[in-house]
Amino acid sequence: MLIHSSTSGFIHTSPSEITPEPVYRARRDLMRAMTGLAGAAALAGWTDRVAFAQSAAPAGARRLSGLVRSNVPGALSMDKPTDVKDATSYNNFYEFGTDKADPARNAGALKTHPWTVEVDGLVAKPGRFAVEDLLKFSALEERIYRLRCVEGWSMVIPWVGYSLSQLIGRVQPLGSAKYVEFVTLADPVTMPGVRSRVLDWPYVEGLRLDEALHPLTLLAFGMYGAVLPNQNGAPLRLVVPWKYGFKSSKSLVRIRFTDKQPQTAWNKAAALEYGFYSNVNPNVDHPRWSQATERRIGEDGLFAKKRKTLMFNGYEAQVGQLYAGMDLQKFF
Ligand SMILES: Nc1nc2c(c(=O)[nH]1)N[C@H]1C(S)=C(S)[C@@H](COP(=O)(O)O)O[C@H]1N2
Ligand SMILES: [Mo]
Repeated sequence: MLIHSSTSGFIHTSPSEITPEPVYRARRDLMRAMTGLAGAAALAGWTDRVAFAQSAAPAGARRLSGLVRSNVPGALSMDKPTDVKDATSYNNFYEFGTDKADPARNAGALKTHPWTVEVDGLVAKPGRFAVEDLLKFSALEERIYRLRCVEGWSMVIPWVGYSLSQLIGRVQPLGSAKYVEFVTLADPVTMPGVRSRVLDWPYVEGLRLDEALHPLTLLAFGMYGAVLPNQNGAPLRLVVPWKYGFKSSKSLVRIRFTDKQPQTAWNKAAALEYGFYSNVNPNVDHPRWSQATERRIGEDGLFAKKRKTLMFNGYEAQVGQLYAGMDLQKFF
């Protein structure tokens, strides 16, 4: 759970920054959701506060202090978190352009309030939920996950959210539901990338139902103790830490339960390069490059060594069982 102890825990990073109304409202809702959990936090115990004090909020965002960390096994990487400046300025969000700097430059136009997510398909209780409602579904936690991009770089990001399983429990999947499809916003007006044909929009991703139910699979609303910056997928996104970054779809608008494996955007674009599973695996190379090592963003000095990529991005103990008996060369 992620909670702050009192309202004095909020501080402005700069008094000169003016917060636009929708952003202010989203933050206020997020913070209300967090403060409502103070009692639960007392029960859970106050641990590891020091690490939270170290996580800097994105420039212009409000910061939270006195937070509690997740107790989901594997949810806390011991690696040093990536500098928030890097995490918010070196992004992949093709709806805003393919250059790493494009999302930070262009995503300001994204309107993240009001925002609803359609949850439908093979469920007993489908619904259309406002972000404000989704925030009430569960306590918010801080989780420090490694994120490994298929391109060969990685970051360590303190996310704020809750297990997607909490949402799935609410809508009650039918016995016939085997997969979950994630659809993200494709608005040609505010998203210049959608006007070009790099991908077949909207951006679609998918998970097997048991992957979606795994406690590490996070529905994220924030990072670095503040609401998600637009370029990182505001107002809510998925984070699947043992898979390549592109499985973690940003700015979700629909979550659909199906009996067929979803057609994903990257698989449609290049089936031989991007499989449905896309588990981080140093032993299965991308057809055009090795996946054995990675560059940690922030460690890119002249003498910085590349890091060895870990099986399932280091989450093998937690998720290895999901793939028992599967040929991972074939189901890449
Ligand atoms: N909707 C959408 N989601 C997306 C992408 C995208 O282009 N569009 N890029 C993916 C890729 S390739 C990566 S590595 C991560 C990057 O997340 P970050 O910018 O928050 O680090 O977002 C993923 N989610
Ligand atoms: Mo990526």
